[in-house]
Amino acid sequence: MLSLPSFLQFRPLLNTNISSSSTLPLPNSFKLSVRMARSALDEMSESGAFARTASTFRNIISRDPNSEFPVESGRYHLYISYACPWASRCLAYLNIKGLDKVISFTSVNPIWERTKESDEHMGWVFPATDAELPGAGPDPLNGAKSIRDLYELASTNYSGKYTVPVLWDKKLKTVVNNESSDIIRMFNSEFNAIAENPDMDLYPPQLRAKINETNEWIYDAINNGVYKCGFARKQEPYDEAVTKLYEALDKCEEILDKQRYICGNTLTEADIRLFVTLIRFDEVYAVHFKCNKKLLREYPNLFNYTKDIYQVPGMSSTVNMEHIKRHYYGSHPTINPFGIIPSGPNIDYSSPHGRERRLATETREI
Ligand SMILES: N[C@@H](CCC(=O)N[C@@H](CS)C(=O)NCC(=O)O)C(=O)O
Repeated sequence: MLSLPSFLQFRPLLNTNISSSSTLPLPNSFKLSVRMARSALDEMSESGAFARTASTFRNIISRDPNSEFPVESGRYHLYISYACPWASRCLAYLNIKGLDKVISFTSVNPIWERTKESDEHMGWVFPATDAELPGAGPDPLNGAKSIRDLYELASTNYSGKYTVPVLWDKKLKTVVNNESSDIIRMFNSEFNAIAENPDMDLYPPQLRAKINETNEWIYDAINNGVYKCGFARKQEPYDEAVTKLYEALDKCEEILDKQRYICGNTLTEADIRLFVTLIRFDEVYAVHFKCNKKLLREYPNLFNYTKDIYQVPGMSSTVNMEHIKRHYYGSHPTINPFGIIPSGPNIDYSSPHGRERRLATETREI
């Protein structure tokens, strides 16, 4: 039997292409809406709270040459939207690990459009040409018009959402994996034989427990927390999410007062995962998702930390604020019916952050 990389061995859904509605243990109140769900805007429990469904393609690319999806230069393609934080963390890994020459990528248009004439679904589509908007390009592999087309090429009975990122296998013409937390781990460890930065380990064995524990509260309260604020349809779930969000941001601020990165003094996966939300915070979430109790730039440590991560080689090109703003303000008509894009604040994340100087000599215990 194929042995799986240790970082993924605990997962229950490996190497299965299954429909989310058939297997996930969901609360009764939520089951019907999940089966019907086609986009995140539909993922609503009866209480009016946003409840994200799990990804369904969970295959693993492995350095084991006998695996179904072995590491091969040029075989895999990453479909992203620059707007999407989950997809952006995959692109960040592609750059940081120096995999850009062995894994190609394409970004869709930022604003959701109708994906088919026969129904009302709104989702990610490819532009017809490279010239429409810098960064977005047509599908170079399958001539797909939308991300939905790719899922339908890969599976005839797929009933989940048509999300990015999508890690695509050019050889088997299928989706390998559509869960960013899996994809970043594969990029971190499996491609080292052909990566330009094989020694960069963002999930080192000695920090794994710490990273996992940190990811858990940051995902719940911050990464997914901003969506719970923005997509809430009743006051109570919003209040709950926003309280939790700011407790977690305050906790980060305190941690980052004592150490350069969120899990200590080395850059880890947990930083990349936190960054993708922070970089969107003042430009989008503060306004569009009503996360306005405090702005990121009012947190001195978090703000400079965000600049610090932005300035890691390979990171800045993964941040396309034009795509980010166009997407959020333009794709959720229930939240922003006229699609007006606020003009500010246009923060310069490449300005000095001072974190290496301030924290170099004082590594205090928390
Ligand atoms: N669990 C997925 C979540 C991905 C996800 O939610 N992507 C959003 C964009 S930010 C999406 O594609 N949504 C499409 C939709 O809701 O229809 C991951 O982390 O990879």
